[in-house]
Amino acid sequence: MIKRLASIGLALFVCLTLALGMVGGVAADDGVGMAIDPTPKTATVSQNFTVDIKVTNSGGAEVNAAGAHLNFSTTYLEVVSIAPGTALGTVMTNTHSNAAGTIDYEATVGTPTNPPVTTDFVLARVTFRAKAVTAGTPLTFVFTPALRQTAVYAGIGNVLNAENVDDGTVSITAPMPTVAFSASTYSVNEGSGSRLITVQLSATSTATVTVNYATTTGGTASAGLDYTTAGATLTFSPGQISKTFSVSIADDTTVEPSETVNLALTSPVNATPGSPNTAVLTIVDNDAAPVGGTAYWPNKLLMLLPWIAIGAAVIAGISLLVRRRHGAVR
Ligand SMILES: [Ca+2]
Ligand SMILES: [Ca+2]
Repeated sequence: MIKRLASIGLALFVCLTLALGMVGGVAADDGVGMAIDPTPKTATVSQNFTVDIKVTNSGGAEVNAAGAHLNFSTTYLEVVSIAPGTALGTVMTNTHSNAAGTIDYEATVGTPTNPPVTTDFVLARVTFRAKAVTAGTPLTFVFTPALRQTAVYAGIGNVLNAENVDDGTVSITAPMPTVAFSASTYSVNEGSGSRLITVQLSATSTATVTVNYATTTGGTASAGLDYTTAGATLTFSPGQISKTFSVSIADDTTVEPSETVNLALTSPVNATPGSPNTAVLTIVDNDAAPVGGTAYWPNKLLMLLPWIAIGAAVIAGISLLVRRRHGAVR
């Protein structure tokens, strides 16, 4: 049996790359590789995400040990934890430095008599915290030539080289804010001319956020008579958190009840729909009924008005009868 000793290195830079070092002059392609899985990986800033350091073994080679040595960007990433994989159960080295941006991980089958691994397997699972938005520049695994060799594999045999080392990328993005009205109901006096409506984001964004607004059907006010139809796109520049649009109101001379205009937000870009994304604007009438109050009352109610007045007077008279200035109320 040819004893081959190798270590596989991985650099996780603003990027992460794999590399491998060989000892003993073994150069044949045995189908063994190492990669970050999954890649590309998208992560959200301030949140944790997990990637596997995976050994690929398309040729079914016998692997008894592997070591991964990575550098990672301390600007963008920090290690939260490194969990061993299941295939190489004896962990020889599991250290990392968030100050230096390094990971060192080595594992073996344990003893020379254990069966080697002949399939793809996860060497270790790394949980990172995403520290900063990468502004569209992916993290790329960078080839790191040759690593170190230790004595941990001595006597194990069949520690195969990773001939194929795959680059991987990680992109860290900010969570998208939600976009919504500042309230579900608004009110405006008919004589005010217009009403400003506020639309706001749940948080500022590093991206430009847009959302369409519109007056919609279904309200009791009449477009073109009580208000002017409105609709356009609001644009939030990076860092902006609120915008307004105006709904124009018509001032008529009709005595009428309050009327409503429905409002809606649609098609947000770089934001998700928040709540509320529909709202109701109530137009409050400002016209007084003429003396006699006949302008808006239905005819049947007009006919009953004298009787209602008489009834009210009778009720008022009865209440007076039971009150005495100098006696008990009975
Ligand atoms: Ca009016
Ligand atoms: Ca009116």
